[in-house]
Parts: sequence; structure tokens; C-alpha cells
Amino acid sequence: MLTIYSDTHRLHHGKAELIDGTLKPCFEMPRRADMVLGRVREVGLGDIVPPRDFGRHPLTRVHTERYVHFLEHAWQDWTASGRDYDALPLVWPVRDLRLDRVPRDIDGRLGFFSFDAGVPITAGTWQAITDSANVALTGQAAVTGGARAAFALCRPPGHHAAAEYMGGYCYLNNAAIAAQAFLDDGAGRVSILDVDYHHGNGTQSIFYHRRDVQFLSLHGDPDVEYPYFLGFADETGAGEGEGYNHNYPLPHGTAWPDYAAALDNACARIAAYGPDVLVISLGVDTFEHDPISQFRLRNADYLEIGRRIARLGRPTLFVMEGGYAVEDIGINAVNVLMGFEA
Ligand code: Q9C
Ligand code: ZN
Repeated sequence: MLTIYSDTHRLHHGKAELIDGTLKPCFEMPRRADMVLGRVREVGLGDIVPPRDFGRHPLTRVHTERYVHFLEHAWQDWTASGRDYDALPLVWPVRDLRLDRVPRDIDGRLGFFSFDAGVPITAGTWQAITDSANVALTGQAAVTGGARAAFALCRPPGHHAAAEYMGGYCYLNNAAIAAQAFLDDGAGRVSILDVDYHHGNGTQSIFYHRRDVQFLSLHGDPDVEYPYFLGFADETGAGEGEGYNHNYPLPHGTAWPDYAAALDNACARIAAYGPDVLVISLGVDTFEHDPISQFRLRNADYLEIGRRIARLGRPTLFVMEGGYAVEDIGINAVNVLMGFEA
């Protein structure tokens, strides 16, 4: 399987995140991608190539122009106002606060274009996030060109980012950008299966009113897990998209038997939908030793996830999302890919 990877991910290295009431080093760190790349090499998965540059157009097919503009200029605006450490949002327009105007000040703009504080912006963030999207798009082009599958080793991840807001370590929604590119290149239907531990709220939001993209997500029950405000089973799509969104909220402690049952249900829905291509939001923070998650999948379970995805028999783009048990992230992510190829 072809892997697409850019070393520029390391230009994005946030210093701290607010968790459990205290500032801790960011769990989303460059070493994550280094470990996955190391494992790809170790097992000889296949060629590793750099991304091509697809420019701005595919980004604004799923994100608004003003949001992409904000991301491009945020670091410059932040430093122009006298700061040189990471930019972080601190105030949000909830409920009856005003959403009809975008603040001029960078601190106001950071809040307007985010839904949490898990998104540090650093000097290299724009380069890293656009290259991460280009990694996904290069994989998309390979699959459109006839490859059975490709692995977009994206970092930063993307599935929490919606059309106009960042959050949860995510800025540009790499999987959504790739899914839209498949459609723009002639696919009629795309399924996105999100196996990251957290609900893919951004991807769901982007495609919620559409029937050309089916979205399915297996994740920790948002009643007790981040992102808390989306990802429930009664969110089934709206308007034309009614019936094309499927959430599988699962309780803390979920291990393979219950996870596999939900995965089988999702796979049956994908088969019934009959997509031209499949995009997998590949998070491995479902691992038993993940430091911020509460599922109990084991190393070998990821091989079985890959086998079940392969049985769908569709051209498949794997897009890297979360996973914070850094010593095992490479084993688990690449196990999915090896299970797929077996
Ligand atoms: N107490 C991804 O996996 N913080 N993002 C959770 C838990 C945010 C995860 C705090 C987690 C975001 C791509
Ligand atoms: Zn996650």
C-alpha cells in the first residue's frame, strides 16, 4: 500500500493543552507521526511518497473562505499584537451571543472560529495543516487513479474541524476534503467510516444535509465523552441527507466483541449504500492503553478492523486521525492496513 507523508508536520508543535484543570504538554505531538512512519518502514508496507500541492481550492470546497483566511493569517495577527507563544482561543459565541459578525481582534477571531481550546496555533501551523490536507489529497488522487488503497499519514488530524471551526487538535478536515475531491473527480457516492475514539463531529457537520456522502462514526458516548455536544444515535441526517448519517455511541470500557458488533452494523450499512469509494478516518485512540480514552481494543483487534474494511471490496483511502499511546500508535495504525491487505 502506498503511504503519503510530509515531514513538515513537525512545524506544528503546540506547547500545552488544558486538561483536567491543568496545563499539560500536548498529547497531539510530532512523535506520533514519526512512530507511524517508522512502523510503515519496519513492516515494508510499500512506497512512501511526499504530497503534491493542490492549492487552496479543495480546502474551500468544504471550509468557508473566511475560515481558511483566518487560519492562514492567525499566527501573523497574533504576533502583530505582541505575543510570541502559542495562540489559543479563550472565549466562544455560545447561545444568545452574536454569530452575525466576525470580530476584528485576533483573540475574538480565535474564539469565533473554534469550539474548544485544543487548537494551539504556532508559527508553522498553517504550513503543517495545508501539507496534511495535501497528504490526504495525494492519497485521494492515487485511489482515483486506480490504486486499491492508499494511506494518508496526516498530521495534524482533521475530523473535529467543521466548515468554519477548529477544535480537538483539528484545523482542516483532511478526510472531508478528500471525500469532496473524490466527488469532484467523478465519484457519485462516498462513504466515510470514522473509527477514531472520538465522534467525528466536524465531518458529520460538513455532510449532514447531503446524500452523496454517507457518514458513519463509532465512538465514546458523547453523554460521557468529548466532544459532548454531537455524536448521538438520533442524529441521522437532515433534509436530503436524512438517513445518511449513522452514529454508534459506545460506553466506557468497550472491548472488541461489542466494538466488532457495531463495526459489522456500520459495514452492512456501507454495503447497502454501495459507495464508489470509502474513506476511513483512522484513529487508534480506541487502544486499551490510550492516555485520554476509555475503550479497550488490543493490538490484534486492529488487524481485524482492517480485514472487515477490506471485505467491503471498495477502493479505500485511509486518513490518519487520533491515537495518543505513542509507543503503540504505529503498531495499531499499521495493523489496520496490514489486516486490509491480508
Ligand atoms: N478529558 C482527536 O483524537 N480533549 N482529537 C479531550 C479528555 C480533546 C481528540 C479531553 C480530545 C481531542 C483527533
Ligand atoms: Zn480521537
